Amino acid sequence: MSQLVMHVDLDAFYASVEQRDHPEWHGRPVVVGAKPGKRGVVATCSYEARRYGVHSAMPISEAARRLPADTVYVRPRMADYVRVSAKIMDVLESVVSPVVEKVSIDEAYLDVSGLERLIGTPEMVGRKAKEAIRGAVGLSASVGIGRNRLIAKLASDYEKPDGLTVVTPEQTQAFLDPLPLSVLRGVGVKTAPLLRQMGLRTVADVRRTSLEELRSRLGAQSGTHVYEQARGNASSAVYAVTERKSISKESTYNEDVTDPEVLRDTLRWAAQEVGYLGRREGYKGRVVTLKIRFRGFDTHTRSRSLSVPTANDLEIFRAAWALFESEDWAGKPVRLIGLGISGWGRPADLQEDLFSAKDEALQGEQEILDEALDEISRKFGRGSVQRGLSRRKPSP
Ligand code: TTP
Repeated sequence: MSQLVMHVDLDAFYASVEQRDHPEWHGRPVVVGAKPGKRGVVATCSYEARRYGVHSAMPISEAARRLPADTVYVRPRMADYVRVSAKIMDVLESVVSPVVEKVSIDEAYLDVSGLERLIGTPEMVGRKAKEAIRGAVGLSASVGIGRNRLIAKLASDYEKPDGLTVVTPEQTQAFLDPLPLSVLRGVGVKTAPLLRQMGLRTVADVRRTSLEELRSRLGAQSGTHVYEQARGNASSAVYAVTERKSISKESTYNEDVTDPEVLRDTLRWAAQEVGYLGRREGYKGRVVTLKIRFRGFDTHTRSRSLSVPTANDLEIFRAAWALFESEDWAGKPVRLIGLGISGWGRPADLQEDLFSAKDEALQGEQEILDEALDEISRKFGRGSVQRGLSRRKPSP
């Protein structure tokens, strides 16, 4: 039986929830994120707004310059998005396949191997997933199916929004060949220019390059990885719940960012995503890691250890922000920022416990608060609760 992986990705997730809940906003540009006139970023925007070149992580000031007067700007309602996400994941698990790996609030991989007798062809499996999501929460998702994670993810991107793309093993090479080489995993800011210098543009170009040459130009590990992917070879393992080593989220800016408020906004969002996944899958991390890349791929990670493992949004955000503030980075142009948790239940003495002064009772409270928030969101949904973050509401 051949392996089959499905990737599900909701379309313009936060913005679609907003349009669903405000039918009068259908067909209009909707921006979820900071309010114009304030500092901060676009968390996401509806496809109507994307026509103006607006996208996630763009400073709101720039988005407002580009968008027409009838644009709707809303602050994120995280509690609602979390509730909707939980419903989506539950319905995928019960209706499509029990092996669901949630990779973010609106994205999951499913192992859909061997579902022919239960559901039918891969197209029927994909359609079933889309219909189940629409039936449960009234939203559209893009679905891709392929022989591994790489192909499934590229397939879900292929016809976004509301797409369904199945790439059979026989079609894999023809599907990959014309795509730009940047679609390959690990081909980022460092490797892509190297490959372009070699005159390569597409996956087909990479495929026609020998393993020896790729290894000598990119390094043995990276060269082999790229070589294999250009032939459609990648991991097809889908981890339902366990076996994560870390949970992380990062965002790359189209243009470098120096405004600390924008960086804070992105880290708040990343902490909400990581906290959400951690709580949902029963992980608490003792180590919080901040990742930052400056202009010119100068990448740094900084970690700190907490006295008690956590999956609390606020704790994660605060630890990461404290890491940022403890460095002399103010004013440096940032290309990418993100954070993660790891070290499940690892003893604190492995690393210096910088947070030992933190009151454990307070941590307990935070946890209860998080659980209550998740529970309330599940039960009551819209208009329920949002956690306040110091001076202002949290925003992704
Ligand atoms: P994505 O899946 O990256 O994007 P999307 O669902 O909005 O749109 P697409 O149709 O292109 O998949 O992100 C999921 C949600 O995460 C998104 O709705 C808002 C949030 N988000 C942020 O808050 N900040 C960010 O920088 C990014 C990338 C996403």
